[in-house]
Amino acid sequence: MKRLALLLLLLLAAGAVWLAARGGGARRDPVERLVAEMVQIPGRDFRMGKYEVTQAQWEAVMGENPSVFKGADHPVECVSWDDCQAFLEKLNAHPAARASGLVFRLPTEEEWETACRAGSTNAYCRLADGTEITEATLGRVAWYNENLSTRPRWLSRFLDFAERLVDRVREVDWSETESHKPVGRKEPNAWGLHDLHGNVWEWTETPVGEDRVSRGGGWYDSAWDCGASTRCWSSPSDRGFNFGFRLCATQRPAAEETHAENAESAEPRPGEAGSPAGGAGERSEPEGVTHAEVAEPKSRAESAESNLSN
Ligand SMILES: [Ca+2]
Repeated sequence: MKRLALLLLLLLAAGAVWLAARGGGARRDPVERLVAEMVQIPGRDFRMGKYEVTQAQWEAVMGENPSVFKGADHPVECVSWDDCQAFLEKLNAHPAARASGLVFRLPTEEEWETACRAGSTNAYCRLADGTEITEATLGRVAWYNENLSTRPRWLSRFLDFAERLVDRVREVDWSETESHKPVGRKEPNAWGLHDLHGNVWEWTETPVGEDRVSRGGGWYDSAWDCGASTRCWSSPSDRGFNFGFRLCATQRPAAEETHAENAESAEPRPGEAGSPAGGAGERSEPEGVTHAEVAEPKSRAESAESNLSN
């Protein structure tokens, strides 16, 4: 009897070890994954995130998820340009980011467009087999308003608990088919990047006056909005369920790297009152803006008759 109990105990222990090993492999740290998934852009000195930043990745860095439409592997949204700066500051101080030798930031709109086009000169991207996407075939690479049923605009603006009680709201299908989709479900462009067209608008560094440019269109938008040259700009403090971002990264200068290594030993415990990595410059913390504020992309959108020289 004792032997049987011992055998059972051993079997249970072996099973637990096996499950832990399996789970550990599958559950790779979201930040490590984010850092590992940067794609080198051919002929250029920067890398771009293979995907939009996801809600799991945002939460791993920031400790909360502001998105209206939840889904761990969906793109994070309702993040303002200012919020992105706070995210980048924390990410650049993260051990996984430091170990990569990369400095993470938002792309400029020119970098975004280069990455999006992957060599195409028409309104949309080029695929790995050389096919150039057109308005008629945009559904191959993008989630946008032609392949997602969208809810009434007024409703999306005023998503709150009280309105769920209204009869009209009861008729709305709340399933995920009505918002953005998990990243990476559409075909990548020729350089392996997903969802540049559609899913969520992506903040860039590029200013227009006091505003900042977003690119690529979102799940709520038309094919025109999702074009490689279409630009939209809005206040850095605006948030919307249609706004997310993608990382850009460049190699950390060697001098800065040794400085960072030397500074590391003098640092307080990681995670507490973190000092910005490598002097990220002044940045204002987003001030008490509630995540309930849902900003629509401004109608100030236009087609930038190519910001690129070619
Ligand atoms: Ca996108």
